Amino acid sequence: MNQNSGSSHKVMTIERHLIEQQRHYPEATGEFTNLLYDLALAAKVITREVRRAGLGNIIGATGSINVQGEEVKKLDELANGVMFHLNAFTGRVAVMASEEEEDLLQIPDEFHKGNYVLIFDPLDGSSNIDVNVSVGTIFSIHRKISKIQKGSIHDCLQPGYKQVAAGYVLYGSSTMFVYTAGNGVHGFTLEPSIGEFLLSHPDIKIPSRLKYYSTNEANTPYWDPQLSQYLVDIKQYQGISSRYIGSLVADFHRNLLEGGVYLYPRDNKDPTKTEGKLRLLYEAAPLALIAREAGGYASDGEGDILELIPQAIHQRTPLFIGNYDEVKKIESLCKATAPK
Ligand code: AHM
Ligand code: MG
Repeated sequence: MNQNSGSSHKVMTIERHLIEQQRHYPEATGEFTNLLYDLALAAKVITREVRRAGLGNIIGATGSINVQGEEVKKLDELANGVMFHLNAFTGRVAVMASEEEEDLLQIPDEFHKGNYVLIFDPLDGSSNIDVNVSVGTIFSIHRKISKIQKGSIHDCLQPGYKQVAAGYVLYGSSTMFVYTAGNGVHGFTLEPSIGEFLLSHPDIKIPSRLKYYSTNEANTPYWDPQLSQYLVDIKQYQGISSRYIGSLVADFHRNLLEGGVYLYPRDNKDPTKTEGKLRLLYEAAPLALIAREAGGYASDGEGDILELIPQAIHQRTPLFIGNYDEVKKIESLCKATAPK
């Protein structure tokens, strides 16, 4: 057989990519590689559910009961279940935390406990689900540091710079899986006819040009005045445009590929969210690692998101993320006007 026949020898599936990455670490057991592969599988299962969203109440369903007589679950609950169940039995994870769950997610007694900690937002951008606009899954992986076999809260409250991998899945016009394990940022697009993620965006670097700013402008009256002024000023930048979807994964992804900055500062609109809206562990820290690996930066207005030491699993934070120089500029602005 001509070993170069056809074009399939050039195709980099996510499995092949992960195996090739693992070769750089001769001591690796495959546990970590397989965890990433498990996440790719979860992404495919969630894709299937997302693509069927909105049909649950049409195809033979009455109320919230579907055609199989099962209760129609909300998509974010479904995604949460997929992430948990596909990772609970593998023996690779010691403990999990989800944006959807108040407490830590323990691995059931019957399953082996692994060396990794999995933290995720199963379906981010939930306000967009019912209107058929892009949503995403975000994940963060730490190595377990406690001596406790089943892990503990301390394993989850590690600063972002300690993540061994982070990534997201974007359920857009295609599904994309984007991740970093500290060796660049790599993006894969799901080929639906073969059900495989194929490498489509190797070694992503955020462009230095600032093409977009993304923020919820309706909140600006509730921002600190210097940031509201910044938003007036940014409109004068040459070639700048505004894009805001309201799904962090989608907004971040666009700016990562095209060049831009995303802002979700603290505001005084909602007294329960004076620390910002986004969650440090599930949203800000994983995307901050990707931003850093792609040559960008993420700040809470005072410093690097990756340096923050989490105090609680559902902690919120202001977030400025994207183009390195621009985020640094916003950070300087915040610092210069912060009350002493
Ligand atoms: P969620 O986790 O409840 O979906 O909220 C997070 C989302 C982000 O995806 C998005 O960037 C932000 O909230 C949008 O918030 P807003 O509607 O206030 O602009
Ligand atoms: Mg979220």
